[in-house]
Amino acid sequence: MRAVSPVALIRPVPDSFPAALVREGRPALDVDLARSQHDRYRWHLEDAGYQVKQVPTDERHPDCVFIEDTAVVLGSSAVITRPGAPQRRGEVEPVASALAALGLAVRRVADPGTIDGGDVMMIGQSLYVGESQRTNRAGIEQLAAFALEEGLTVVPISVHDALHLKSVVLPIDAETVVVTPEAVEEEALEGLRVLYEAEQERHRFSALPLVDGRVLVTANAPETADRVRSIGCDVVPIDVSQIQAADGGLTCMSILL
Ligand code: CIR
Repeated sequence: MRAVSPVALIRPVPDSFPAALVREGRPALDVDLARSQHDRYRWHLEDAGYQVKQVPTDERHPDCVFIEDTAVVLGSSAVITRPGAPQRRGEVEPVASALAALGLAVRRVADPGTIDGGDVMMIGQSLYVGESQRTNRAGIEQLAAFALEEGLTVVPISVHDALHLKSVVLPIDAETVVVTPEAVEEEALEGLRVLYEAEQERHRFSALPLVDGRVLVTANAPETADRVRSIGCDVVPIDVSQIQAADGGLTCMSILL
């Protein structure tokens, strides 16, 4: 049996967070600020109506706050990923236990497959999966087989200029995405309404649609947020500068059931 939804799984920021993986350079990450931003994120989840459950943090894994990468929930099952960065593979077990305790059937991506949850975007019955630095073809094929069992179809999409698909393609509602221009194979998004991230805000916009209909958006991309507002969305800005400095966005800090 499944827990009463909606549930949001999160994982606190560890003291080791300044050692998080980053694509370029080594930003000076402020753990206290990251924690207060994460607390605010949690507050927004609760305010929207989620029952927030916490998986304990793990000092051995500086990136464990990015819990989205460790599992993909597909209806009544959860696919535990095999993260593309070997240093992150030890993050998955506590998340698998938490999802099993919520009543989900647990499936696993196996070697040689790799998947990061940040590469998986569900819209309706379609599961768009980014082929990226972290997610490979073998991983996508394994996920596609699990998805089929749940009546979902996988649409692979190449990611060129980003860590993950959802770094640059953000679902807003059942038919709309915000896309960073020239970052992914946009043809794969045919049939969806595409809004573009404003040029001067490239790689700053992130969004998380909440169960109450509002959409959490990053505070440092106001022009793009206005574009989302212009289609009638109630957007709620949040400052997550420290999460963004570690290559994260708004989807990455939770698994929503
Ligand atoms: C990493 O490189 O894996 C982390 N520093 C950032 C992961 C962000 N995950 C996500 O957006 N789903």
